[in-house]
Amino acid sequence: MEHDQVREVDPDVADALENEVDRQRSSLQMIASENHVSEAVLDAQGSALTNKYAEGYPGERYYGGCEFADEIEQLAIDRATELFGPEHVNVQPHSGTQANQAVYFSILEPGDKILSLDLTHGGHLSHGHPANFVGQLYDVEQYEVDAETGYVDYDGLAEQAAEFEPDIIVSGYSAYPREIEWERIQDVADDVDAYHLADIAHITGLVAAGVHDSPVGIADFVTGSTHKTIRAGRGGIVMCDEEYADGIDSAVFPGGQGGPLMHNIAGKAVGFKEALEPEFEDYAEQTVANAKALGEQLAENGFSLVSEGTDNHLVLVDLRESHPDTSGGDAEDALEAAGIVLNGNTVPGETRSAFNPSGIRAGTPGLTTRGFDEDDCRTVADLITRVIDNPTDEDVREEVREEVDRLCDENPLYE
Ligand code: DSN
Repeated sequence: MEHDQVREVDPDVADALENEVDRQRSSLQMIASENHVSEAVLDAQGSALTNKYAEGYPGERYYGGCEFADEIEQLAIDRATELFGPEHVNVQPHSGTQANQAVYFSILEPGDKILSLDLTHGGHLSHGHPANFVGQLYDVEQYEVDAETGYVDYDGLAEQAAEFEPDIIVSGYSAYPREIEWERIQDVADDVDAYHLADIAHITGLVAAGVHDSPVGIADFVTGSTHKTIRAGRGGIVMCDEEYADGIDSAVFPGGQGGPLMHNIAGKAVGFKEALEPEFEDYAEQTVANAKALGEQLAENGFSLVSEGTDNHLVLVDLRESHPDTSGGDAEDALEAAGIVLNGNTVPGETRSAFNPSGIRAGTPGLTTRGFDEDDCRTVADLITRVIDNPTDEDVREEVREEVDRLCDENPLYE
Protein backbone atom coordinates (compact mmCIF):
# COMPACT_ATOMS: atom_id res chain seq x y z
CA MET A 1 0.00 0.00 0.00
CA GLU A 2 2.25 2.72 -1.32
CA HIS A 3 -0.06 5.72 -1.88
CA ASP A 4 2.23 6.79 -4.75
CA GLN A 5 -0.28 9.19 -6.26
CA VAL A 6 -0.85 10.95 -2.96
CA ARG A 7 2.92 11.13 -2.49
CA GLU A 8 3.38 12.98 -5.78
CA VAL A 9 1.02 15.71 -4.59
CA ASP A 10 1.32 15.65 -0.83
CA PRO A 11 4.23 13.80 0.80
CA ASP A 12 3.07 14.79 4.28
CA VAL A 13 -0.26 13.04 3.90
CA ALA A 14 1.39 10.11 2.07
CA ASP A 15 3.78 9.66 4.99
CA ALA A 16 0.92 9.68 7.47
CA LEU A 17 -1.13 7.25 5.38
CA GLU A 18 1.78 4.83 5.10
CA ASN A 19 2.51 5.17 8.79
CA GLU A 20 -1.11 4.33 9.53
CA VAL A 21 -0.95 1.17 7.41
CA ASP A 22 2.27 0.23 9.20
CA ARG A 23 0.66 0.92 12.57
CA GLN A 24 -2.26 -1.38 11.72
CA ARG A 25 0.07 -4.07 10.37
CA SER A 26 2.51 -4.03 13.27
CA SER A 27 0.22 -3.76 16.28
CA LEU A 28 -2.85 -5.58 17.56
CA GLN A 29 -6.02 -3.65 16.77
CA MET A 30 -8.40 -4.67 19.53
CA ILE A 31 -10.82 -1.73 19.61
CA ALA A 32 -14.04 -3.74 19.50
CA SER A 33 -15.71 -1.44 16.95
CA GLU A 34 -12.83 -1.64 14.47
CA ASN A 35 -11.89 -4.17 11.82
CA HIS A 36 -9.68 -4.47 8.74
CA VAL A 37 -11.76 -4.30 5.55
CA SER A 38 -10.54 -6.08 2.42
CA GLU A 39 -8.50 -4.31 -0.23
CA ALA A 40 -11.57 -4.65 -2.48
CA VAL A 41 -13.58 -2.55 0.00
CA LEU A 42 -10.73 -0.04 0.26
CA ASP A 43 -10.61 0.15 -3.53
CA ALA A 44 -14.35 0.81 -3.78
CA GLN A 45 -14.18 3.50 -1.08
CA GLY A 46 -11.30 5.20 -2.86
CA SER A 47 -13.16 5.24 -6.19
CA ALA A 48 -14.37 8.07 -8.43
CA LEU A 49 -17.79 7.76 -6.87
CA THR A 50 -16.52 10.22 -4.27
CA ASN A 51 -17.17 12.82 -7.00
CA LYS A 52 -20.83 12.00 -7.48
CA TYR A 53 -23.85 13.71 -6.01
CA ALA A 54 -26.90 11.47 -5.95
CA GLU A 55 -29.51 13.01 -3.66
CA GLY A 56 -32.57 10.79 -3.67
CA TYR A 57 -32.79 7.05 -4.10
CA PRO A 58 -32.15 4.60 -6.98
CA GLY A 59 -34.37 5.61 -9.92
CA GLU A 60 -35.51 8.80 -8.16
CA ARG A 61 -32.55 11.18 -8.02
CA TYR A 62 -32.41 14.95 -8.01
CA TYR A 63 -29.35 14.97 -10.33
CA GLY A 64 -28.44 13.46 -13.68
CA GLY A 65 -25.66 10.97 -14.34
CA CYS A 66 -26.74 8.61 -11.58
CA GLU A 67 -27.07 5.36 -13.56
CA PHE A 68 -24.00 3.74 -11.98
CA ALA A 69 -24.72 5.21 -8.57
CA ASP A 70 -28.19 3.66 -8.89
CA GLU A 71 -26.74 0.30 -9.84
CA ILE A 72 -24.34 0.27 -6.90
CA GLU A 73 -26.82 1.47 -4.30
CA GLN A 74 -29.34 -1.13 -5.47
CA LEU A 75 -26.69 -3.85 -5.18
CA ALA A 76 -25.94 -2.72 -1.61
CA ILE A 77 -29.67 -2.77 -0.78
CA ASP A 78 -30.23 -6.19 -2.38
CA ARG A 79 -27.24 -7.73 -0.62
CA ALA A 80 -28.22 -6.27 2.74
CA THR A 81 -31.72 -7.66 2.19
CA GLU A 82 -30.24 -11.10 1.48
CA LEU A 83 -27.98 -10.89 4.53
CA PHE A 84 -30.53 -9.66 7.06
CA GLY A 85 -33.97 -10.32 5.54
CA PRO A 86 -35.79 -7.03 6.29
CA GLU A 87 -38.65 -5.66 4.21
CA HIS A 88 -36.90 -2.33 3.68
CA VAL A 89 -33.26 -1.20 3.75
CA ASN A 90 -31.70 2.26 3.59
CA VAL A 91 -27.91 2.16 3.07
CA GLN A 92 -27.35 5.91 3.00
CA PRO A 93 -26.74 6.89 6.65
CA HIS A 94 -23.22 8.25 6.97
CA SER A 95 -22.81 6.47 10.32
CA GLY A 96 -24.61 4.39 12.90
CA THR A 97 -25.45 7.54 14.83
CA GLN A 98 -27.11 9.03 11.76
CA ALA A 99 -29.03 5.79 11.25
CA ASN A 100 -30.37 6.17 14.79
CA GLN A 101 -31.11 9.84 14.17
CA ALA A 102 -33.23 8.86 11.16
CA VAL A 103 -35.30 6.48 13.27
CA TYR A 104 -35.96 9.07 15.99
CA PHE A 105 -36.71 11.75 13.40
CA SER A 106 -39.15 9.49 11.53
CA ILE A 107 -41.42 8.73 14.50
CA LEU A 108 -40.71 11.07 17.43
CA GLU A 109 -41.44 14.69 18.21
CA PRO A 110 -39.00 16.73 20.31
CA GLY A 111 -39.75 15.98 23.96
CA ASP A 112 -40.94 12.42 23.29
CA LYS A 113 -39.64 9.72 25.59
CA ILE A 114 -36.73 7.37 24.94
CA LEU A 115 -35.80 4.50 27.27
CA SER A 116 -32.28 3.23 26.58
CA LEU A 117 -29.30 1.58 28.28
CA ASP A 118 -27.02 3.87 30.27
CA LEU A 119 -23.70 4.65 28.53
CA THR A 120 -21.65 3.37 31.47
CA HIS A 121 -23.61 0.12 31.35
CA GLY A 122 -22.81 -0.44 27.64
CA GLY A 123 -25.13 1.96 25.78
CA HIS A 124 -24.17 4.48 23.12
CA LEU A 125 -24.05 8.29 22.97
CA SER A 126 -26.77 8.34 20.32
CA HIS A 127 -29.12 6.43 22.59
CA GLY A 128 -29.67 9.49 24.74
CA HIS A 129 -26.55 10.76 26.47
CA PRO A 130 -26.98 14.40 27.60
CA ALA A 131 -23.90 15.44 25.59
CA ASN A 132 -25.52 14.14 22.39
CA PHE A 133 -28.39 15.74 20.43
CA VAL A 134 -30.59 12.80 21.44
CA GLY A 135 -30.27 13.63 25.12
CA GLN A 136 -30.94 17.28 24.41
CA LEU A 137 -33.91 16.88 22.08
CA TYR A 138 -35.81 14.09 23.76
CA ASP A 139 -36.87 13.10 27.28
CA VAL A 140 -34.51 10.21 28.06
CA GLU A 141 -34.50 7.69 30.90
CA GLN A 142 -31.95 4.96 31.04
CA TYR A 143 -32.06 1.35 32.18
CA GLU A 144 -29.11 -0.61 33.50
CA VAL A 145 -27.50 -4.00 33.64
CA ASP A 146 -27.96 -6.05 36.79
CA ALA A 147 -25.21 -5.01 39.22
CA GLU A 148 -24.52 -8.62 40.25
CA THR A 149 -24.63 -10.43 36.92
CA GLY A 150 -23.71 -7.75 34.37
CA TYR A 151 -26.61 -8.94 32.17
CA VAL A 152 -29.35 -6.55 31.07
CA ASP A 153 -31.86 -6.29 33.90
CA TYR A 154 -34.88 -7.24 31.79
CA ASP A 155 -37.28 -7.26 34.76
CA GLY A 156 -36.04 -3.85 35.90
CA LEU A 157 -36.48 -2.61 32.33
CA ALA A 158 -40.09 -3.82 32.30
CA GLU A 159 -40.83 -2.05 35.60
CA GLN A 160 -39.14 1.14 34.45
CA ALA A 161 -41.01 1.08 31.14
CA ALA A 162 -44.36 0.64 32.89
CA GLU A 163 -43.62 3.72 35.00
CA PHE A 164 -41.93 5.93 32.37
CA GLU A 165 -44.21 4.99 29.43
CA PRO A 166 -41.58 5.61 26.73
CA ASP A 167 -42.41 6.25 23.10
CA ILE A 168 -39.46 4.10 22.07
CA ILE A 169 -37.20 1.55 23.74
CA VAL A 170 -33.66 1.23 22.43
CA SER A 171 -31.82 -2.08 22.60
CA GLY A 172 -28.48 -3.08 21.07
CA TYR A 173 -25.29 -1.87 22.72
CA SER A 174 -21.66 -0.77 22.33
CA ALA A 175 -19.98 -2.37 25.31
CA TYR A 176 -22.16 -5.34 26.20
CA PRO A 177 -20.62 -8.80 25.96
CA ARG A 178 -23.75 -10.93 26.13
CA GLU A 179 -26.41 -12.17 23.72
CA ILE A 180 -29.32 -9.71 23.62
CA GLU A 181 -32.79 -11.13 24.16
CA TRP A 182 -34.68 -9.16 21.51
CA GLU A 183 -38.02 -10.88 22.13
CA ARG A 184 -37.98 -9.97 25.82
CA ILE A 185 -37.40 -6.33 25.00
CA GLN A 186 -40.07 -6.46 22.30
CA ASP A 187 -42.52 -7.85 24.87
CA VAL A 188 -41.77 -4.88 27.13
CA ALA A 189 -42.24 -2.48 24.20
CA ASP A 190 -45.56 -4.16 23.32
CA ASP A 191 -46.74 -3.91 26.94
CA VAL A 192 -46.23 -0.14 27.01
CA ASP A 193 -47.12 0.47 23.36
CA ALA A 194 -43.64 1.76 22.49
CA TYR A 195 -41.60 1.41 19.35
CA HIS A 196 -38.50 -0.77 19.57
CA LEU A 197 -35.19 0.24 17.96
CA ALA A 198 -32.52 -2.48 17.97
CA ASP A 199 -29.09 -0.98 17.27
CA ILE A 200 -26.86 -3.84 16.11
CA ALA A 201 -23.91 -1.58 15.22
CA HIS A 202 -21.33 -3.76 16.95
CA ILE A 203 -22.78 -7.15 16.08
CA THR A 204 -23.93 -6.53 12.50
CA GLY A 205 -21.52 -9.17 11.18
CA LEU A 206 -22.45 -11.68 13.87
CA VAL A 207 -26.16 -11.22 13.09
CA ALA A 208 -25.55 -11.48 9.32
CA ALA A 209 -23.69 -14.74 9.86
CA GLY A 210 -26.32 -16.16 12.22
CA VAL A 211 -23.87 -16.23 15.13
CA HIS A 212 -26.08 -13.86 17.16
CA ASP A 213 -29.90 -13.94 17.01
CA SER A 214 -31.36 -11.32 14.71
CA PRO A 215 -33.80 -8.61 15.81
CA VAL A 216 -35.02 -8.23 12.21
CA GLY A 217 -38.70 -9.14 12.16
CA ILE A 218 -38.93 -8.52 15.93
CA ALA A 219 -38.00 -4.87 16.52
CA ASP A 220 -39.69 -2.12 14.51
CA PHE A 221 -36.35 -0.66 13.45
CA VAL A 222 -32.90 -2.19 13.21
CA THR A 223 -29.91 0.09 12.72
CA GLY A 224 -26.24 -0.70 12.38
CA SER A 225 -22.78 0.28 11.33
CA THR A 226 -21.37 -1.32 8.21
CA HIS A 227 -17.65 -1.26 9.00
CA LYS A 228 -17.44 -3.10 12.35
CA THR A 229 -17.95 -6.88 12.56
CA ILE A 230 -19.57 -6.88 9.08
CA ARG A 231 -16.32 -5.50 7.59
CA ALA A 232 -17.90 -3.52 4.72
CA GLY A 233 -17.60 0.13 3.66
CA ARG A 234 -17.78 2.72 6.41
CA GLY A 235 -21.18 4.04 7.42
CA GLY A 236 -24.62 3.14 8.69
CA ILE A 237 -27.74 1.23 7.67
CA VAL A 238 -31.42 1.25 8.68
CA MET A 239 -33.75 -1.71 8.27
CA CYS A 240 -37.49 -1.70 8.92
CA ASP A 241 -40.88 -3.01 7.88
CA GLU A 242 -42.47 -1.60 4.74
CA GLU A 243 -44.92 0.48 6.81
CA TYR A 244 -42.01 2.63 8.06
CA ALA A 245 -40.08 2.71 4.77
CA ASP A 246 -41.19 6.12 3.48
CA GLY A 247 -40.71 7.73 6.88
CA ILE A 248 -37.18 6.34 7.20
CA ASP A 249 -36.18 7.29 3.67
CA SER A 250 -37.41 10.86 4.18
CA ALA A 251 -35.73 11.08 7.57
CA VAL A 252 -32.37 10.06 6.08
CA PHE A 253 -32.74 12.32 3.04
CA PRO A 254 -33.69 15.14 3.09
CA GLY A 255 -34.41 14.99 6.84
CA GLY A 256 -30.90 14.48 8.19
CA GLN A 257 -28.48 14.30 5.29
CA GLY A 258 -27.79 15.72 1.85
CA GLY A 259 -25.93 13.76 -0.79
CA PRO A 260 -25.16 10.15 0.07
CA LEU A 261 -21.48 9.13 0.26
CA MET A 262 -21.67 6.98 -2.85
CA HIS A 263 -18.07 5.77 -2.57
CA ASN A 264 -18.86 4.41 0.89
CA ILE A 265 -22.06 2.84 -0.42
CA ALA A 266 -19.89 1.08 -3.04
CA GLY A 267 -17.73 -0.17 -0.16
CA LYS A 268 -20.88 -1.37 1.60
CA ALA A 269 -21.99 -3.26 -1.53
CA VAL A 270 -18.60 -4.97 -1.88
CA GLY A 271 -18.35 -5.84 1.82
CA PHE A 272 -21.89 -7.22 1.85
CA LYS A 273 -21.00 -9.44 -1.12
CA GLU A 274 -18.04 -10.76 0.84
CA ALA A 275 -20.28 -11.33 3.86
CA LEU A 276 -22.59 -13.48 1.74
CA GLU A 277 -19.76 -15.94 1.08
CA PRO A 278 -19.72 -19.08 3.28
CA GLU A 279 -16.28 -18.11 4.66
CA PHE A 280 -17.82 -15.13 6.39
CA GLU A 281 -19.75 -17.44 8.70
CA ASP A 282 -16.45 -19.10 9.65
CA TYR A 283 -15.00 -15.66 10.30
CA ALA A 284 -17.90 -14.65 12.57
CA GLU A 285 -17.75 -17.94 14.49
CA GLN A 286 -13.99 -17.60 14.94
CA THR A 287 -14.40 -13.99 16.13
CA VAL A 288 -16.66 -15.19 18.96
CA ALA A 289 -14.47 -18.23 19.74
CA ASN A 290 -11.48 -15.89 19.95
CA ALA A 291 -13.27 -13.48 22.29
CA LYS A 292 -14.24 -16.39 24.55
CA ALA A 293 -10.64 -17.65 24.62
CA LEU A 294 -9.35 -14.14 25.34
CA GLY A 295 -11.87 -13.71 28.17
CA GLU A 296 -11.25 -17.14 29.69
CA GLN A 297 -7.50 -16.57 29.80
CA LEU A 298 -7.87 -13.06 31.25
CA ALA A 299 -10.18 -14.47 33.95
CA GLU A 300 -7.68 -17.25 34.65
CA ASN A 301 -5.01 -14.57 35.03
CA GLY A 302 -7.07 -12.87 37.74
CA PHE A 303 -9.04 -10.23 35.86
CA SER A 304 -12.70 -9.59 36.59
CA LEU A 305 -14.90 -9.67 33.48
CA VAL A 306 -18.25 -7.87 33.40
CA SER A 307 -20.83 -10.70 33.19
CA GLU A 308 -17.94 -13.12 33.73
CA GLY A 309 -17.43 -13.78 30.03
CA THR A 310 -18.76 -13.12 26.58
CA ASP A 311 -21.14 -14.40 23.91
CA ASN A 312 -19.93 -12.03 21.21
CA HIS A 313 -16.85 -10.27 19.86
CA LEU A 314 -15.75 -8.33 22.95
CA VAL A 315 -14.81 -8.61 26.58
CA LEU A 316 -15.24 -5.87 29.13
CA VAL A 317 -12.74 -5.98 31.98
CA ASP A 318 -13.40 -4.23 35.28
CA LEU A 319 -9.95 -3.42 36.70
CA ARG A 320 -11.12 -2.19 40.09
CA GLU A 321 -10.75 -5.47 41.97
CA SER A 322 -7.61 -6.88 40.38
CA HIS A 323 -5.75 -3.59 39.75
CA PRO A 324 -7.33 -0.87 41.92
CA ASP A 325 -4.51 1.60 41.22
CA THR A 326 -4.63 1.22 37.44
CA SER A 327 -7.38 3.03 35.55
CA GLY A 328 -8.62 1.95 32.15
CA GLY A 329 -6.86 4.98 30.67
CA ASP A 330 -3.54 3.97 32.27
CA ALA A 331 -3.97 0.44 30.96
CA GLU A 332 -4.85 1.72 27.48
CA ASP A 333 -1.68 3.85 27.37
CA ALA A 334 0.62 1.13 28.68
CA LEU A 335 -0.80 -1.45 26.28
CA GLU A 336 -0.52 0.88 23.30
CA ALA A 337 3.15 1.44 24.11
CA ALA A 338 3.56 -2.35 23.89
CA GLY A 339 1.68 -2.60 20.56
CA ILE A 340 -1.76 -3.61 21.82
CA VAL A 341 -4.43 -1.06 20.91
CA LEU A 342 -7.74 -1.11 22.77
CA ASN A 343 -9.74 1.42 24.75
CA GLY A 344 -10.30 2.33 28.34
CA ASN A 345 -14.02 1.93 28.96
CA THR A 346 -16.54 2.74 31.64
CA VAL A 347 -17.98 -0.23 33.48
CA PRO A 348 -21.32 -0.76 35.25
CA GLY A 349 -21.24 1.02 38.60
CA GLU A 350 -18.45 3.29 37.32
CA THR A 351 -16.66 5.13 40.13
CA ARG A 352 -14.23 7.11 37.98
CA SER A 353 -15.27 8.98 34.81
CA ALA A 354 -15.62 8.54 31.06
CA PHE A 355 -12.27 10.31 30.63
CA ASN A 356 -10.53 8.09 33.14
CA PRO A 357 -12.67 4.97 33.35
CA SER A 358 -12.24 1.82 35.42
CA GLY A 359 -12.24 -0.77 32.68
CA ILE A 360 -10.92 -1.80 29.32
CA ARG A 361 -12.88 -3.12 26.34
CA ALA A 362 -11.14 -5.57 24.03
CA GLY A 363 -12.49 -6.98 20.78
CA THR A 364 -11.42 -9.72 18.40
CA PRO A 365 -12.89 -8.69 14.99
CA GLY A 366 -9.61 -7.21 13.70
CA LEU A 367 -7.37 -9.98 15.07
CA THR A 368 -9.65 -12.62 13.58
CA THR A 369 -9.55 -10.96 10.16
CA ARG A 370 -5.79 -11.27 10.14
CA GLY A 371 -5.94 -14.94 11.09
CA PHE A 372 -5.64 -15.17 14.88
CA ASP A 373 -7.08 -18.30 16.49
CA GLU A 374 -7.95 -19.18 20.09
CA ASP A 375 -4.36 -20.07 21.03
CA ASP A 376 -3.16 -16.72 19.70
CA CYS A 377 -5.86 -14.95 21.69
CA ARG A 378 -4.83 -16.77 24.88
CA THR A 379 -1.29 -15.57 24.20
CA VAL A 380 -2.64 -12.04 23.71
CA ALA A 381 -4.45 -12.32 27.07
CA ASP A 382 -1.15 -13.24 28.71
CA LEU A 383 0.56 -10.27 27.05
CA ILE A 384 -2.19 -7.92 28.23
CA THR A 385 -1.77 -9.35 31.72
CA ARG A 386 1.99 -8.80 31.76
CA VAL A 387 1.59 -5.17 30.74
CA ILE A 388 -1.21 -4.34 33.17
CA ASP A 389 0.60 -6.13 36.00
CA ASN A 390 3.65 -3.93 35.26
CA PRO A 391 2.20 -0.78 33.71
CA THR A 392 5.35 1.33 33.91
CA ASP A 393 8.00 -1.33 33.34
CA GLU A 394 9.85 -0.51 30.10
CA ASP A 395 11.52 -3.94 29.92
CA VAL A 396 8.17 -5.70 30.07
CA ARG A 397 6.82 -3.41 27.35
CA GLU A 398 9.80 -4.24 25.19
CA GLU A 399 9.40 -8.00 25.69
CA VAL A 400 5.67 -7.80 24.96
CA ARG A 401 6.37 -5.68 21.89
CA GLU A 402 8.60 -8.46 20.57
CA GLU A 403 5.83 -11.01 21.07
CA VAL A 404 3.38 -8.69 19.33
CA ASP A 405 5.80 -8.42 16.39
CA ARG A 406 5.99 -12.20 16.19
CA LEU A 407 2.18 -12.55 16.20
CA CYS A 408 1.86 -9.84 13.53
CA ASP A 409 4.50 -11.52 11.34
CA GLU A 410 2.66 -14.85 11.63
CA ASN A 411 -0.67 -13.19 10.72
CA PRO A 412 0.16 -10.59 8.09
CA LEU A 413 -2.19 -7.79 7.09
CA TYR A 414 -2.49 -6.04 3.70
CA GLU A 415 0.47 -7.97 2.25
N1 DSN B 1 -17.15 4.39 18.48
C1 DSN B 1 -17.92 3.17 18.47
C2 DSN B 1 -17.47 2.23 19.54
O1 DSN B 1 -16.29 2.20 19.79
O2 DSN B 1 -18.25 1.50 20.11
C3 DSN B 1 -19.37 3.38 18.52
O3 DSN B 1 -19.79 4.41 17.70
